[in-house]
Amino acid sequence: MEANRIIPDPSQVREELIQKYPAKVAKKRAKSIVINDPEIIPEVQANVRTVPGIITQRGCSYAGCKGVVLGPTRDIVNIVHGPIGCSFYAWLTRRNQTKPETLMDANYIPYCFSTDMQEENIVFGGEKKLKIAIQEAYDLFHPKSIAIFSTCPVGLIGDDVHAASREMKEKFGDCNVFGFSCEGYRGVSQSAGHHIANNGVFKHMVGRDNTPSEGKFKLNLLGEYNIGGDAFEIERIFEKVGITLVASFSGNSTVGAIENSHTADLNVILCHRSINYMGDMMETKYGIPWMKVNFVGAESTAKSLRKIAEYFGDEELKARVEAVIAEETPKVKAVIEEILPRTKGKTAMLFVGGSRAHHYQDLFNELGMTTVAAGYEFAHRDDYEGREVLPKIKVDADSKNIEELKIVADPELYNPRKTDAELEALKEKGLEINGYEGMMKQMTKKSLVVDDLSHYESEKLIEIYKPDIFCAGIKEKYVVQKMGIPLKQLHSYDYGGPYTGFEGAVNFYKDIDRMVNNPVWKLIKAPWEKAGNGNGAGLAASYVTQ
Ligand code: CFM
Repeated sequence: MEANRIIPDPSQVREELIQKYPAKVAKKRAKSIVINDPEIIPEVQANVRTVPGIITQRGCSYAGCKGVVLGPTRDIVNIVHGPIGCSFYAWLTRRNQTKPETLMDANYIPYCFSTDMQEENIVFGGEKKLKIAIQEAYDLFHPKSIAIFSTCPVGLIGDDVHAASREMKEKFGDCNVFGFSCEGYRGVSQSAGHHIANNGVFKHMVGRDNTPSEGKFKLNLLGEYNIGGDAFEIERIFEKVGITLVASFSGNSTVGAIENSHTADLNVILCHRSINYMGDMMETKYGIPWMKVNFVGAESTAKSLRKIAEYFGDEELKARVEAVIAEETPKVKAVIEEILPRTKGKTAMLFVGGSRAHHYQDLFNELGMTTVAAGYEFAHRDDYEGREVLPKIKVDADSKNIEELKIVADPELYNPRKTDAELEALKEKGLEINGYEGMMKQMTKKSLVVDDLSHYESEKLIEIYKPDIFCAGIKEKYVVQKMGIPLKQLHSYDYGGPYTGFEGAVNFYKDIDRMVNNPVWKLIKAPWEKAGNGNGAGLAASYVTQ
């Protein structure tokens, strides 16, 4: 901590955050704002409906399904069935990059496909228009797969995207067409869309190609979406180490790789929230264990590589991992040693979707910075408190709306990659298989954890803590910066990245150094802080509850 910095009393902050809310809202929000204790993790209310009008950071189910999970696979034609805005605003905004192997390989990511629903379709139904759109996409591109995404009006009028998809799939014979009931209103956030997407990808894609994959150490990378080129850096490291990446779900991936993914021997999960369902389902059906890893942060990357080598239990691989870590570390060390004196003791706040608010704390730790408050937009209690809490989570009506697939072991393809005894031995070595500790165990005592942060709460937190940097997204960016605090977009990386692996860590250190040590933030005065506005003392922000 900087010598002159006094960290506010978190229980007082908590009181202040909810003080101005109407009683019912205050009662509800209080359960989502907790003071952390890594020893005795407190319960956080999460994955519940947002209070209407509170200005949430959250997105919708369609965003989680189409944008997040399916979007990054380059050779699926993703048709959005709905009004044009749903497709347009999801068009290339997530910065999920892709690199086709040759110029001739299919890449539909730059395209924006929509049925462009009109009032007439709402009144008379849109299935006919959808089928025409599928036919048009097929005639133009002859893709391996076409996926259909339902937006809110589709669910309201009852168009059957699944029946339309089946009909077109049969008609074409050589194109896998499947639909998703991922209407924006399904579930309480984009988290519902992740689950729906996992189900669909598992049902319609995984396991279609049984060709044995080649390589000695074969794994799938789950929950890495190649934002700003993150997956490229992980791929670079895997290649150096001698690990074969069968499929990535779904950054820089292809239909073929996902269809063949069940031939891998391990699933490593980066973003637990968006894809843990896939890990569990692949384990049950094919016998592939999963392991939580983190490639955000140089130390986390080294740790994750060691975990993977330990899982495969091969001495040569272990040696190779150590050699790569030894080779990559000096570059990282040189940069951090130069930057650390300038960043050490500074504070950060992270409010991002469902996993980055956790993972990026590792990078801030490496910079000597403390995370004083953090939270997810839409994660569940297990992402905060660890998976041990799963049996205790109440399944409410909103969660029940989302289908839980009944998965059983495949009669022919089930092949447990490790015996129970082997798994037990790995556990004894400290390797957590099919587990995730969550965010809170890693955060300092008395830091603040806030789920589904509202706009008002974010302003209050900034006023009280005056953090050196606030991490969130584009919706928050300019409001926060007008308050004189730099905002790092951890969704899109502000056009930067990659931030994974060793090279990514270096990029991050440099970007954060530039932001937190830039004198410009101290010179900013928002218009309402300037004298001469309104009553001369400047405009005061007011809220309906005042
Ligand atoms: Fe997982 Fe993601 Fe995230 Fe996420 Fe997202 Fe994202 Fe995110 Mo934006 S899958 S939960 S739904 S790591 S798009 S790449 S940055 S909110 S923290």
